[in-house]
Amino acid sequence: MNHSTIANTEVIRLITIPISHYCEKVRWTLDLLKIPYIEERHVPPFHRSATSKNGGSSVPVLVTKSGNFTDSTDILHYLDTISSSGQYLYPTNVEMRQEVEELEELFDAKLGADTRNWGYFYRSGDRKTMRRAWCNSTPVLERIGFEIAFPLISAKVRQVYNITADSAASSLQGIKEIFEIVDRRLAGGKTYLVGDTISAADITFAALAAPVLLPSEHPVSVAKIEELPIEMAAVIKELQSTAAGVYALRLYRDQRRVQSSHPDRRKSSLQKVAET
Ligand SMILES: N[C@@H](CCC(=O)N[C@@H](CS)C(=O)NCC(=O)O)C(=O)O
Repeated sequence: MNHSTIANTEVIRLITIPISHYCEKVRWTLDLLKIPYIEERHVPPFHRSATSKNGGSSVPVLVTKSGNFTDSTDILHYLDTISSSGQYLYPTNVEMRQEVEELEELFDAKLGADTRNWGYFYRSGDRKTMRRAWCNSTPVLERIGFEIAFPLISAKVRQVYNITADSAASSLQGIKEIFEIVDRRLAGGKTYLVGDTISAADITFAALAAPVLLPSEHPVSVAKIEELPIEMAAVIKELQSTAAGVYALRLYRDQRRVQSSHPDRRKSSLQKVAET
């Protein structure tokens, strides 16, 4: 690599909360398309300082030379345009592309909210679990903030997302409905939701379903199924055995490569925040 190449190499920054499944959707896409990036992890609510400096509020935020992107779907569309890996997430065929976009929108709007709310109902009050979910490789001051303010942060999360027994039951109902839609689409032994290759619809489903499937390849590991409340573990086992669950776990096993093109750069970034 000569100096002009180095000067022209763009380092994309991805601002995340480690466990956020919308962040995992983007992280997976970056890894799959082999696009180099640095992930900057934050503990909620301290992420707001990083996201607001870059024009956003929630995570993920992607910071690039071409501008900042503050929604996971906008980010995937942008990444598709800069992919040089020969792999693309949106088909060129107009009808297939529309199908992918409609499924992605459905999963973003319903599945993502439901899996998060259902998971938080059981786990958001558990300090050890939430430390693993929110604090992994984040700046030390934010981790100290977590230890001091955990009861407040946890209560705020339950308030913001309206986490109650009733809302958790209704979220579980919503999750099952989306799984049934995916089951039906996969009928006849289809490998992917649309066409013959992995698309944004597949990645979005698998990443947003991860909190209720616990794929072992997920880069942020929070709990083993044996450590979960019995009621929660039973639902996860049931969902893992559906056609949609089997398919998402297969996608994780076969397609969730962790990016290796710039391991040193990525590692040094995470080490830097961990050592701050
Ligand atoms: N539609 C957004 C949803 C992102 C989202 O809901 N992010 C959550 C984490 S899973 C978040 O940042 N919550 C904290 C906040 O809004 O400040 C996307 O697809 O990017």
